[in-house]
Amino acid sequence: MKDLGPDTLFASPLDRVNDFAFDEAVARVFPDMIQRSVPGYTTIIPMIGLLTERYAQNDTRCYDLGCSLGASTLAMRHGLAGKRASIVAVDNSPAMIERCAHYIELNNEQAPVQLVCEDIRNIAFEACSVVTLNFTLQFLPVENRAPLLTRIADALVPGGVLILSEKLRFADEEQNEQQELHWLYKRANGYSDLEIAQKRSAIEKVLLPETLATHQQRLQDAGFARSFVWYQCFNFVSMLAIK
Ligand code: GEK
Repeated sequence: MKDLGPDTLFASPLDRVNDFAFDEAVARVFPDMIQRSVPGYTTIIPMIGLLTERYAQNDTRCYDLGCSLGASTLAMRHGLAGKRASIVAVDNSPAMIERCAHYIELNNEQAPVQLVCEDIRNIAFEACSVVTLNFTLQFLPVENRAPLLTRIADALVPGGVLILSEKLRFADEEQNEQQELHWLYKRANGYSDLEIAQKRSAIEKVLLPETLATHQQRLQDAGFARSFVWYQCFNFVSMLAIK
């Protein structure tokens, strides 16, 4: 396994910018990439631990869907200390899962973690109390989102929660303001205009943001009793949906 490094994937001019994929090259620089690209990420991760501590129930499972290298998984594991519950962490990128396994091994929290390399649209859910989609739903085709949320809501025990973090789109002029602020965030974190532009064209067909209203309506339709935003930084938001 090669060392983790700084994200320079889009630093040089590319003849052709391919669609973004969670491959080996991305997995290698992922912690640096996500921290410098997603405003609020470093706050959200430990809060996922707190939310897990509050909502996880004994004798249930917790799911981390789109676990990448396991940052959210390990926060959930910390939140499960002293509880009789286990984690199923799922990602369909072999490069991510391979590295995630390494981090889980190095971590000495107690809760059992099962790593699954699979598409989250294909897994069968067992009775669960906390499900995390930390910046993962946004990568699914839009038509696949409601069926997944319905299956999650069906599997959650009463009082169970979904932690849903997403990049947002805004229906009005707030879109331009928030997007500019996001680019400013990336520039402040050392990305050049070329990197920002090339990453943007790589990701625009792959990451499909929706409005907050669309998310809230879909959560309600899926069977959640209520949902609210517990964190927002620019156009990145994290919601809690309670069954
Ligand atoms: C974190 N939660 O560090 N099935 C399974 N995995 C998928 C699918 C799918 N259909 N689509 C995308 N992924 C993490 C960060 S990253 C967010 C999550 C980002 C996976 C994909 O392979 C990647 O690892 C992850 O979802 C999204 O808290 O890169 O912006």
